[in-house]
Amino acid sequence: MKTGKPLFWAAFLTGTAACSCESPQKQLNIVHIMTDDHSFQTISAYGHPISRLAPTPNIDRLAAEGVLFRRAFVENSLSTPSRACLMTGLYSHQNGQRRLGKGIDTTKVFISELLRERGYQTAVVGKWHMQCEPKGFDFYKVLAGQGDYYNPAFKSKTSEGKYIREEGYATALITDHAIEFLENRDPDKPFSLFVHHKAPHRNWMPEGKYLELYEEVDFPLPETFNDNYDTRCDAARSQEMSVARDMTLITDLKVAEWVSANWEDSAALWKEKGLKQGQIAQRLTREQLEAWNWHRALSRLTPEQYEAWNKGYAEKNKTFMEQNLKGEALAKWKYQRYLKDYLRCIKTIDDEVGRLLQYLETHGLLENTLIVYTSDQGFYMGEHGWFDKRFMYEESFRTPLIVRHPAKDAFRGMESSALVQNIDYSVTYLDVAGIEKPAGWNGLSLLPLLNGLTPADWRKDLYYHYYDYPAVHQVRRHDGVRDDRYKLIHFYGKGEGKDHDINCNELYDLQEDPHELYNLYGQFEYKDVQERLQKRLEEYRSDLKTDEY
Ligand code: SGN
Ligand code: CA
Repeated sequence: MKTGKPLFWAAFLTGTAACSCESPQKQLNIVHIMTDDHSFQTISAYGHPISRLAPTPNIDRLAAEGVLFRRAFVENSLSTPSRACLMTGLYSHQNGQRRLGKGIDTTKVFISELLRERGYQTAVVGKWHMQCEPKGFDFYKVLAGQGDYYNPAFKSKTSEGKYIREEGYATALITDHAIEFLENRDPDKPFSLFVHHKAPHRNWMPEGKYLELYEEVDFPLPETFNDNYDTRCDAARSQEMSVARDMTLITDLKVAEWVSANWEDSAALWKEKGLKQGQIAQRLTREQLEAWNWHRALSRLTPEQYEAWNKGYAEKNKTFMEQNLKGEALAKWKYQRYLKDYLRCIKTIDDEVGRLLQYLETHGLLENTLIVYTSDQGFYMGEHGWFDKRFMYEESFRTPLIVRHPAKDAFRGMESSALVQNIDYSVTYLDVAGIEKPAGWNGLSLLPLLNGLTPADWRKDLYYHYYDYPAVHQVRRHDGVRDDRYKLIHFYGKGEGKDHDINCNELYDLQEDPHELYNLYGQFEYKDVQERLQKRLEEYRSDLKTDEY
């Protein structure tokens, strides 16, 4: 890790300095690239063993020319809340978006509105995923809900509320739309561009040209793949996000020998399985429902795409079926297929990040644009036996964050271990634009950190709160606090179905136990740490006026 540079450079790098210029066109542009469910474990700049086998050279270039944050976190590890936090600078309970679905309080001011008022041209392309119109944007091309990997439909300012299907692969189309905005902008005004990819969200459908990539690679199983959750609260046991148990063979892992892209063929195949076209979802068995969903995904493909798809999977699936794997062997096979498909999606992301960077470079924009690469949250790559996110354990609480500031060469390739959170993004962008932080925003500007130095009064801990229960994956509600070494989590709330009511705490020493396997809550030696974190948690709840925990 390179060391930080003298303090006076901090002033050079702050937004105030960047905006002290008279004419607004000298203000830095902002490009916020945000993928969906991209784990830090799968970006080679972070150095994780998985990523070494599947490198991401273009994202790494950003790290080599910018600052890589090792302790970047979200305040609620879920898409819609994370996006609402980005737009409003507020925690979930303050902006109303606690869970997936409805929630966002549209009376709150959005960062896009503030930037536009300041003279920025504003755009968002890709996944929006909030139940409101994109607010404060001059240009948008957004997907419906989660969007589709193949031939997705986009809504724009001029499409009169309609989603219009486009042919191609989502990651490339989203980049095309980002470039379309850049091409048509007024070059005399600064811009802020939010590029929100759908990939690598479940069900991890790679682009046709990468269906063979990594086929021969054997990805290492995480140490905690067979975690038995001893010492933990029931939440770790009752989740439904296990690779072995909950990852489905058909939609997740693309073994669907009796699903076809063609209606007639599918109908004939389903007849054998007792599935009628048009049956309502609730009346289908889980397998039938999956087949139905998978058919819908495949039926979006053009004949050429479908041919490439079958070429990619048919033989491999045949071999898999013949093996008739069970138990541990099946779990390991699932893990390998999951990792391969996920990393193939990342490969296209990395290519498309490269294409966007190339565009910025060719058009002389690299040196007056702040570029941020992040994800809406982290993701489990088999750690604790899981996929998905939601928990306050590190892999999903953390998110990748790389920031390229167009500074001098001396500031490049550095790392920061300051505690940063997604409430900080909008504050940073305001700082870049020279706009004062609105009252009630708790985030901090990241600009001072971009010279590798952490201000003495930087935050010492972070607050987290997850609410989406009951819901898919059945992760129990919890809140908690993390400092640079310890983490306290409180699971709470009424249980539904098989789940009991829960009111349970966990305490981890991340230095001694980075995989969070040993819950220390209640242990005498940790009494002081526990009391200190409990006090901080209560202060957060009271200062932030959280209404449930
Ligand atoms: C879908 C996924 C879930 C995922 C949520 C939220 N199921 O429901 O696995 O947790 O989205 O993801 S799927 O079968 O439809 O893919 S988020 O990124 O939008 O928060
Ligand atoms: Ca997500």
